[in-house]
Amino acid sequence: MNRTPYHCGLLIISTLIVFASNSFPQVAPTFYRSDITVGNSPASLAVGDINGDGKPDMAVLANTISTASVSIYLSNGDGTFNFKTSFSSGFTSVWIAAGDLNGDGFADLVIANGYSRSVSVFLANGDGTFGPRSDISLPGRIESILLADFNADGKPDLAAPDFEFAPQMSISILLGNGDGTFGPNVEYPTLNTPYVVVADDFNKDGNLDLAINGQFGGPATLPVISNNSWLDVGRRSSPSMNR
Ligand SMILES: [Ca+2]
Ligand SMILES: [Ca+2]
Ligand SMILES: [Ca+2]
Repeated sequence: MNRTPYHCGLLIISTLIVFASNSFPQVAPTFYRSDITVGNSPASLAVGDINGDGKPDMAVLANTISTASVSIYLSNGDGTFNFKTSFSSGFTSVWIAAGDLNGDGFADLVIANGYSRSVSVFLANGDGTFGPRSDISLPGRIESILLADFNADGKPDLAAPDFEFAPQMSISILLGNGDGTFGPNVEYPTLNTPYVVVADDFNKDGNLDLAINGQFGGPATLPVISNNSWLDVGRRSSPSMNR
């Protein structure tokens, strides 16, 4: 009996939201351009709340043949940004991703280091600066990475396609430990020199799946890896994905 008012409240709120959504005609979005000057050859960027003020900040990875660096731009909350700092990330860095790896409310950075066959982790200090780099070696050339919570434990995990030719065509999955480190790498076979990975729940079973594009050779087949082994939220522990 005590649950009745609570359920009624939810129903009313839900109805109001749907009504508001249908009350206004759909308007095509309009975008206005403003430019930010960054370092030479910006190759990749990531968005996250780096200083924990609720405003999404940007981390821009710029690289040349001999250098790579990350520049931090803190948001003013009105679409403008202020340069905060920049730091070296190793000369083969090619891709950057942001996520709060250690749960302190400040977005951390993970960088793919291409030919160096590694990724680098930089934990945020909370003021727009970052601590020292921590490297993780991986078997393949890492040209892109993705942070997402594959086992739904609230800790970001890492997907890193191995940009290699046959027979080593696979994607590395590393589960986050929630403190800025990751567990052991688990490899899953793919096709055609995997390059970029995206995640969504493609089969609507509640678990994040992966789709990976292969850049070279073979038929135009898109590998999709379904994550069907973590159905029980309370018992999700071991990484096990099936193609
Ligand atoms: Ca911010
Ligand atoms: Ca953090
Ligand atoms: Ca996780």
